[in-house]
Amino acid sequence: MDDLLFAKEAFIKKLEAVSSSAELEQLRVRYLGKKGILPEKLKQLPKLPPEERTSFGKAVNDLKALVTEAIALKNAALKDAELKRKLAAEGIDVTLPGRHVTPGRQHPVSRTLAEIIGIFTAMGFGVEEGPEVELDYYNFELLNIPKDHPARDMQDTFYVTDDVLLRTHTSPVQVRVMQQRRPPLRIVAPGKVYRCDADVSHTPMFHQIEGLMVDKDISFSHLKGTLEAFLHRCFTPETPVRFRPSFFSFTEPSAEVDIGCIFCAGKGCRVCKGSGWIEILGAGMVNPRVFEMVGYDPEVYSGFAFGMGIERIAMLKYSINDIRLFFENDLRFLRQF
Ligand code: 2NM
Repeated sequence: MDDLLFAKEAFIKKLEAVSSSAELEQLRVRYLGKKGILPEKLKQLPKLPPEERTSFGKAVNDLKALVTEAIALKNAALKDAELKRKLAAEGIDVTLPGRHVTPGRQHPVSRTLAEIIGIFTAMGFGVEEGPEVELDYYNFELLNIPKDHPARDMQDTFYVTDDVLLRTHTSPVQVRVMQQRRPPLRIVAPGKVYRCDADVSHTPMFHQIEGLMVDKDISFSHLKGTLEAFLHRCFTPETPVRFRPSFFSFTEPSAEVDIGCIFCAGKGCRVCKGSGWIEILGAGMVNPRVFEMVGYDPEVYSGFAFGMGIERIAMLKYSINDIRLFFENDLRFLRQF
């Protein structure tokens, strides 16, 4: 009986010192296992005098119950502490500020180009692309641009070799399409073009879109109607539009198209140099000599063509006074669009 009391005291001390499930399991085996302290005590029962057996047996079984219960409680406490530790370690602080993501945006030139293409595709124009490194033959020769034309000068055109150059306009795309297909034709050709020039309104690379419509009986009134409709959608339906006679070797007759100055409403200001008008487009009826060179009979077919600079239109739409801002990629500029 004294031994039992001693075992109980020892168990309570040891249980207090236990700090892990593994230690607890060791303690359980030590007291309750097959060869543990308490089963061993029960084995002594037959050796006791009969009158002591009942009380000793009861005392061992009571202690066994106490040990079992105490181990179960300790086990639950350990598991609880372990879970709390694990949750704390894996915890997410939902009050922390989120990681900042800077959203990308469309470049003002891309946005303007997409808008312009959208207006022409809505009118039934297809979109065509071609090489930026082009043959002199397509860029100048087939467009009826004479050998002594200033645009062909080294000072205006980037040459790769004597016959290869960076295209100075997207017209060669339209020439290539005309060579490959028969009329009717209704296309726009957007893309990068290159000219040896640099100041507040010129960069060596800029974007252009040119348009071409060819069929029987296409007249200058189709040209006027199409471009007026385009400009009224690109700017506002109230924007004044005027056509002035001009000259291009690939069109005859040719015109330059102005819109009423959107900064001074036609009163005259610095941007329109006091004229009240801003030049926005070049256009004309395709020169019969261009049609002959691509194998179209100019007696059967006629057509109009036009071209414009995208940066110039973006500058007007967003009131930007220096074309170089488009290519500096200063985020303070780009974030405004
Ligand atoms: C312009 C102005 C006038 C033009 C002409 C052609 C082609 F290939 F049909 F001959 N494409 N684009 C043209 C006409 C371009 O840009 C100011």
